[in-house]
Amino acid sequence: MALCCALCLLLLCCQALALGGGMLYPRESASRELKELNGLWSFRADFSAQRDKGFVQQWYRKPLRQSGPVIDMPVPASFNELTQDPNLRQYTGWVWYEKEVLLPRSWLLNALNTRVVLRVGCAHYYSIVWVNGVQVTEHEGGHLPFEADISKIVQGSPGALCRITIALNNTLTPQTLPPGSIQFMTDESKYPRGYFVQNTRFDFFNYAGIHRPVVLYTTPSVYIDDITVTTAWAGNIGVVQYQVLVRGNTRYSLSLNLREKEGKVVATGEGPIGKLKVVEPKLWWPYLMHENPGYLYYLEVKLSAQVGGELSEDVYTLPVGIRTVLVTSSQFLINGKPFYFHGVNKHEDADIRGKGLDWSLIVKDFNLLQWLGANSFRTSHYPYAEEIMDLCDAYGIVVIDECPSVGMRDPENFGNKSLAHHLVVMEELIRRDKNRPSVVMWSVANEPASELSPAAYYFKTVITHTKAIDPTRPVTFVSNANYAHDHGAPYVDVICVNSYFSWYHDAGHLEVIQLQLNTQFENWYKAYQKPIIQSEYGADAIAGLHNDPPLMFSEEYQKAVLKEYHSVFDKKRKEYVIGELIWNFADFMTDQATSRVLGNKKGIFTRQRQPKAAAFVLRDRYWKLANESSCLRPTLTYYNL
Ligand code: GCB
Repeated sequence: MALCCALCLLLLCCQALALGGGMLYPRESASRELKELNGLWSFRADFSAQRDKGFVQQWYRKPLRQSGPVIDMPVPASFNELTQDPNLRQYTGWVWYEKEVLLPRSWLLNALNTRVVLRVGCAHYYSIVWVNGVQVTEHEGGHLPFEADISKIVQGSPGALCRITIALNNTLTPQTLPPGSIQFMTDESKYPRGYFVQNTRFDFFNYAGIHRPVVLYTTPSVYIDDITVTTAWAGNIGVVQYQVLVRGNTRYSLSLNLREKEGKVVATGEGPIGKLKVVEPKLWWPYLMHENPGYLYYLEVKLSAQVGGELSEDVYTLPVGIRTVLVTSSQFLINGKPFYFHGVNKHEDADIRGKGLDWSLIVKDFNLLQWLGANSFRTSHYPYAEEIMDLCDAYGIVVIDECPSVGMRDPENFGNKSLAHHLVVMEELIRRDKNRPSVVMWSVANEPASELSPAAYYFKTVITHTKAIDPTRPVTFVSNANYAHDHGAPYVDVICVNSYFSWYHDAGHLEVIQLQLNTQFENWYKAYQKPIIQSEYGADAIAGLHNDPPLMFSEEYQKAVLKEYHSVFDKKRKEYVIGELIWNFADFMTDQATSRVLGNKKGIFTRQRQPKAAAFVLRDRYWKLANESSCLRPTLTYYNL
């Protein structure tokens, strides 16, 4: 009976998550081909005073090189630091990218049964896309993918050449996520006419460009648009509840195979909604919590339909991890076992490429996470690349998935327009990441001005909306407000708190950390009786700078701050503290400021990924924590959200 009720609940969860339109990661299959458009694109920044020359002159109408000079620009990459031009580094406005691609003849000939889709992994921040001079889509916001069906345009054009033009605007306004503002300097005794600056209230460099892969892919005309899975287990039975969305025709049949890693079919299904039962399931466990973490099954979905009197098939395979998540008043349970987050906050950031996806960097970072004994990270302060999330799923790295709401510090960031956009961004994020076992919690913001009165309605709405779309995962936002005045905290499942004792407050006074941190935890817990994660703490250290006794900015000081925090964590994790995430995994670039020396130096690794002394302190600690909880067998025999 209990299992039956739980499965009803699971069915509802799956339906809520199915958002009426998909954003499946493009994968090749027997029915789908893929062409990566990474590499060199033509590029021009529009330096005209109003930044509108490209639109006035309609640069999308003909090859970009014909309307003025272009330079080579790699995709994926940020454009800011690839030239010696300081004006391009700090450019605000429209930039233009263009790529000419030859399409395979087969994509054009079988027009009746071939869809050609253009997909952009992400671009910062506002994008307009043309193909052969025809606008095919526009998208607001960085960090998340968007796509357009371009079949009609390419299949209707003579020849196989396809010219893709993307205009990008990196301007941030009070209503974008993240928000920002443009300030015009009108005192002509100090600034040239028309001078303006882009202001932001967040602490990372506002890199821009096409940051993730751009691909063209095909599907048949009747195709699998979306797949949603939710999972549960009871005793020795695992359940994968699925829902498949098909487009292109209402008459079709669907068959599903759930395969083990080695390819053996463990369950089969038919039709667009159903549940697959797996006997003796291999659960998805976090890294260091089990000898076989990150176990993935593969859900192979096969669609058959009649197109033009012939049989057409579409096949898509989705990785699936069977696991459950539950929050109590003092614990975070994964598969019924208490999970303690010992991990990091990161950034997508590196020399030269900025926020551009780079496989070498990704692999290096995952190797460092494993070396460190980190079992988790928060995608501070925006969604990370799908390629990174894939590795989290595969390695068992647990993720708090954060949307790009950072720097909401002004009352005008809490208006209706911001709110409406925030809800859309949460939908796009959940649409993209809903099937990932690694994602155990959504974070709807980092350090908003949650003490302002409009924050109450604002966060109640965002969090309620997020939970309505995804009833299977807890929701949080990360606060640095005073516990007594935080208007968003009543709505979260887990309290996430950032604090920088002996750094931004009582600078240099290591001796106050323990008392202040203890007070912080007690206050929050008494107020809410919800589990708490220390979602940021740390100190800047310039690699190679030493001072003993420890002084600020030395490696010794960074180590000392960590150790003071750790002694309080060790007491409180026996009660209700469920995690600690260091700020930051690696040094990263910020805007120029008197407090920033070529960026933020709170990394335990340098920007080039070399360890500072603090990395070894953390490594000892994380492996000890891991050994305390490793290889634990589930104590709960039954659990479901
Ligand atoms: C914070 C922010 C983070 C900053 C960090 C710092 O509270 O969440 O974005 O980089 O502090 O180092 O100031």
